Amino acid sequence: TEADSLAFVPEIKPGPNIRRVGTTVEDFEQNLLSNLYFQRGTTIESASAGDAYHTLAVTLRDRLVDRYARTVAAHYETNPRFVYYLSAEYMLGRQLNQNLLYTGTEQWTREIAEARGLSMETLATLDVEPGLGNGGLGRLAACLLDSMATLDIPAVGYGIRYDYGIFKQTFQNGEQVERPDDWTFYGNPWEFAAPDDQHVVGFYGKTESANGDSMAGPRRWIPSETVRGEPSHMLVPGYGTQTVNIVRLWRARASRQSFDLARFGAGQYGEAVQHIALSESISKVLYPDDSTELGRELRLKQQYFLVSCSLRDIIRRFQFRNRDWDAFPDKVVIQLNDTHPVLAIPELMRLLVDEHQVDWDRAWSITQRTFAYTCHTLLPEALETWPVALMERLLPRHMEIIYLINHVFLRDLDMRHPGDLRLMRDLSLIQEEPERRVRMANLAVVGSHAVNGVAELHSRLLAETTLRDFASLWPEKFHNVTNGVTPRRFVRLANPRLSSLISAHLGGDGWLTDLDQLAGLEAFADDNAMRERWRDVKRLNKVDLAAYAARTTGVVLDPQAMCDVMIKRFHEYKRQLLKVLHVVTLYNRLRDDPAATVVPRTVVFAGKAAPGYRAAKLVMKLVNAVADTVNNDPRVAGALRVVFLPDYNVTRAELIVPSADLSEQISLAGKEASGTGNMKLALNGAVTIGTLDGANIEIRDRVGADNFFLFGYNAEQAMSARRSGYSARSFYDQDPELRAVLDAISGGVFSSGDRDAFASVVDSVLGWDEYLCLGDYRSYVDCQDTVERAWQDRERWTSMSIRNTARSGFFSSDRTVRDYCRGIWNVEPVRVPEE
Ligand code: B1N
Repeated sequence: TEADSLAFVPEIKPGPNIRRVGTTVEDFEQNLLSNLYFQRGTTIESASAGDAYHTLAVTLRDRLVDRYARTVAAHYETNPRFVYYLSAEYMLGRQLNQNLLYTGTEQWTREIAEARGLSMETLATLDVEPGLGNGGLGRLAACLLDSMATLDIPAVGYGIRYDYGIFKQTFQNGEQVERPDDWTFYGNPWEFAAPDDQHVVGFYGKTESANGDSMAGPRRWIPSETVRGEPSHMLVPGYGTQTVNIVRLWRARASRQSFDLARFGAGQYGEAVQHIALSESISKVLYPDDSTELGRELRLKQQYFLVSCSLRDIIRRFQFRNRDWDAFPDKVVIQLNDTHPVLAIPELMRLLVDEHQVDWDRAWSITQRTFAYTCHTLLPEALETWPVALMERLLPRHMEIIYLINHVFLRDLDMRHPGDLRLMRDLSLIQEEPERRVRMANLAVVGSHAVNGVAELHSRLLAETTLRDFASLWPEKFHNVTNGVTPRRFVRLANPRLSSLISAHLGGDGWLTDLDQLAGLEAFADDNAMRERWRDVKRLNKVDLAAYAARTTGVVLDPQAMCDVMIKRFHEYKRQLLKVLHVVTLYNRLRDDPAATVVPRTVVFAGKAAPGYRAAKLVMKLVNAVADTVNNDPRVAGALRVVFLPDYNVTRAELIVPSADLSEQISLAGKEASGTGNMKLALNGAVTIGTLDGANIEIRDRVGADNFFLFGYNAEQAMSARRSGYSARSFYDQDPELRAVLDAISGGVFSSGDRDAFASVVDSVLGWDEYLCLGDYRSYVDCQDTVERAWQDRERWTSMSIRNTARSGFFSSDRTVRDYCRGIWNVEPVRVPEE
């Protein structure tokens, strides 16, 4: 029928009627004026800065639409295997400067804007960053999207369009205060609504047999509640190519007829819209939760909402060109970004078995071949589990399916390892004690054909500890794919000065899509002229940072001082506390001997803490208190400054990273899965001081031990220290300098004499010291002394900095995507023709 065939056309029908944009600056200016007039309903004489920003954004978007239409046509033609990336978080960063660069209209725009008295900086500040993620996991998703498009990989990212992204951070009395992030307040010019592709998502209710008996056969789920998932998408252009992919974000909307007109008429205005508010709460807010589990029903609803909408969309897209379910895994690979979207596994089973009459075994084989799972943690408390009782209530059919998957899995396990009850208990998808819960990581491993960690050490530790028994059961399933970052955003856009210098020495900007070319900078690492210019770039970047810091915090920074940065989420395992202990050590030394020759240092902190994470928030308050005391003490002025830049996000990272001299990567070894800030900083010429943790190890292997400051326990030593009666107190007793630091904190030096203010920080570190801060203190402080000696040899430091950049090409997310393509996805690029 006509309706049926309509359901099978792709978003944009390939055809000759596509409106194309022009190629000259005159065309571009004409497009701008036309959009100003028709989209914004105003003229150049009466336009506001907001009108100008919005108009520029949609004009750039138009240019990308042209490429997107050709991308869709090429994909339709080729019918390739697609990567579907499922992630609860995306940290896309600002879009304007990126899209100017990717469309090659940066210079034109500058000329047109400046001729009318509008600066590019003003336009950039009107561009709001969509903060739809917490930290590294969400930013990784965005980097992978950028690299997939750049490498012409057919891909779609799926996520949630939260009304409120990660909270805005401010400080009151040094304490974090969270404010809602109403990121679409002025509208979002980058996205397209796609109301025709909405899906209905069910919750709660009951199941019943569809044809008689077995649980393995088709059953009917009759949900008692439904919401609509309304998609919109943003365009994801590749750099230096015609490919434009999309990231499709779902927003929860109430089902039709939810508005209670009768109640409204009776004056019950709140009750009249209650149902709407409840439905829409599902995509209301991003959980500001990094690495620890928050057991909230609404979060489980979010996860299922994402999964249900996305799978229906994937199937709809599959059916454009394919009929046979057995071809599904040849055309579709679904990458699960941690366990948050793992309900996709039982959901695909449900769709195949209940709605498309595929028998269980065939459906299971299709499912396993379709999914791949990335694990991003080792912290046991971060492994998601959901109460069986909650699952049974919210998703009764999925719970039945999970039981069945588990039943078949444990039966097979018993055949391979008869009578091994310990193994059965540990690998079961259901945890029995102290409460019955579904283990999402186990479900992910059983339902996927590939499982990967995000750095070599992490992947090894996963296979040796957290997922040990699975790794010996299915060694071929386990992979490592070391994370990476996009050099377009984190070098070219964030650090234009360094980019020009690099391009000048490499004879072009080919390095932007082939980052190994940075190795060509090696030849200039000891070249005086180059070192001079390299230092100039750093200094100018620091001048920019200092201007920002002065404007936003009032703290005055010295661009000549060493810029020492620790920018990341606040978490105990990352050990911001250890950094504070070092800062207080420097402060004590300067107070004891004001004549001491020290290296002038600016310590920059930035990062958010989960709102409910008391311990992390207290460390944050301590950072602010130490900063206040230090910055107001004339005895140390000129030698030490501490600044905490509020509201760390992608935009702030782009500002701070280019000016860093020293990169703090000081997590307790064995705790940080990978880190990606470490890569951004090394690429921008910061030298790392770090532990043998996550990707630090790989950074050190590549930049060389001489160009990396290593300290502290390694992962094995940390584990055995903990096992063999580690005593934090003994370090305090034996190290007078450490003792003076802790005594100063607990004695009220940073709290106007209040001895209680930070007592719990000191008590907890002197008591149990979960992350061995005191055990690593001496090694860290001594290593910082080595850093200072190295800094005093300016030429040598600059060579180290150049070598960090030159040898970090491996950490491009292009390499990461190539690794996924070869090792896990088995996908091929599809070239999109120019015209
Ligand atoms: O993922 C990053 C890694 O580079 C970091 O080392 C790792 O800590 C980070 C629950 C997480 N792991 N787990 C999360 C985020 C949100 C949430 O609700 C867990 N984030 C990471 C990229 O691989």
